[in-house]
Amino acid sequence: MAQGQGDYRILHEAALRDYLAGLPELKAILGGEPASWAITEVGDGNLNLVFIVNGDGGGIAVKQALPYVRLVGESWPLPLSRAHYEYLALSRQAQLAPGLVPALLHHNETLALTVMELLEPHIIMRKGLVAATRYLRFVDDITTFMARTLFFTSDLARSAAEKKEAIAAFAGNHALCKITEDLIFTDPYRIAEQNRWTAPYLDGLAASLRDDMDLHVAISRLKLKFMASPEALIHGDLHTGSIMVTENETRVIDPEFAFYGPMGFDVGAVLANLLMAYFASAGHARAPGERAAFEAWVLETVEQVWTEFARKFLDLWRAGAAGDAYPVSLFGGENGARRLEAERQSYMQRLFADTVGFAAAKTIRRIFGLAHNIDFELIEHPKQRAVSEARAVRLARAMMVETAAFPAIADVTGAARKLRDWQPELTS
Ligand code: SR1
Ligand code: MG
Repeated sequence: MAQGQGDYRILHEAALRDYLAGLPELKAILGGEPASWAITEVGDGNLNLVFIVNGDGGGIAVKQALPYVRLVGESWPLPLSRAHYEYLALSRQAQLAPGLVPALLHHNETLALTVMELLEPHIIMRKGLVAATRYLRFVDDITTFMARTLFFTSDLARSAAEKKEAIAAFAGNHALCKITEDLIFTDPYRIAEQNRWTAPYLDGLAASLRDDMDLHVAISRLKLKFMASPEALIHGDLHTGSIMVTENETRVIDPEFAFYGPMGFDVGAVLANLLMAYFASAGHARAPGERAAFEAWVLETVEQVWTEFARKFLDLWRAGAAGDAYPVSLFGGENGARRLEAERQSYMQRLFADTVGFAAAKTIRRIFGLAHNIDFELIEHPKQRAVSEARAVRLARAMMVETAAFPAIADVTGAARKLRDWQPELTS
């Protein structure tokens, strides 16, 4: 990978064309003369510039970090180093879950710029879910990605020394962690300038979150878990906007929030975003029942994501854990094997409880915090949007405050199903 020289500068179209023209490997992929390349800025995320570059021979995707939060502007500076952590995470994920992340073609630390294979005809999964598209490969791919990246970076698979070195390698990504700590675990529960919600319909619900001490205790416990549990290398922002899909392929993108954190944060992110797609679906239906098959598939997918993830994670553990946790020498004989298996089950039960809590936190932030999602935002009528959002919040509050009432994934989907047609009281 070539290293850039000189100072950081934002590469807009002309500068990007010149830059790429100077890189023979990329020039060869694009083909033709640089002047003929079509360069389009397509970034619709909250932080960065993303360009698609197409030439006669092929295409590439170029991502450049801006020195500030794109969604807000220059008033909110953000370190460029996030591009380094994203590159590091993508490289590690490519080793652990080959074929499930985009191929890396070039990285320049100084420019905070990474070039990747162009994922075509993949689309952002969230957009597909809004259009009621079912993705039949998704469960297998996302559970392989999560089981392998989480297991193989944990103490179950690594020596204590390797694990601590790896924690250190990502420890500098704290500015991105701070975004999560503020936007997910703090702001939605207090008055914060950047909060927003579907007003006036959710005004009462927003106020109730600010007074709900049971919820404040629950979200604070989750925040502490996020801050102080370096269990594995987590993606850190694994929502359906960070997943690109076709009917036959899945690719996880954008791990710039990666660090060593709690595994349940990633698994919970996937489940939360599927559950939000489920609750939003009613708001996108043009006729009653039009999206019933899609909604049934979403809940089935929620169940399978957890069960398949747990099965694959446990299989990896049983196949031979080379890490320093649970030393084999302590679990000899039949009795040892039985006790270790029982402990594996308890471990998964604790991970499930974390997952349920984090899924709830990820839901509430998308409805009352700064960054919303198109699942809800594209519901045309605000009152209908508020109804869908209030249903999601009702489930999320229960999942966060009464987590023990959800011992199995079927308890989550069962509760979601019951809320499908619940009519909330809205502020008018
Ligand atoms: C200011 S950044 C807002 C959100 O965008 C990213 O995708 C993360 O989810 C972050 O919380
Ligand atoms: Mg992102």
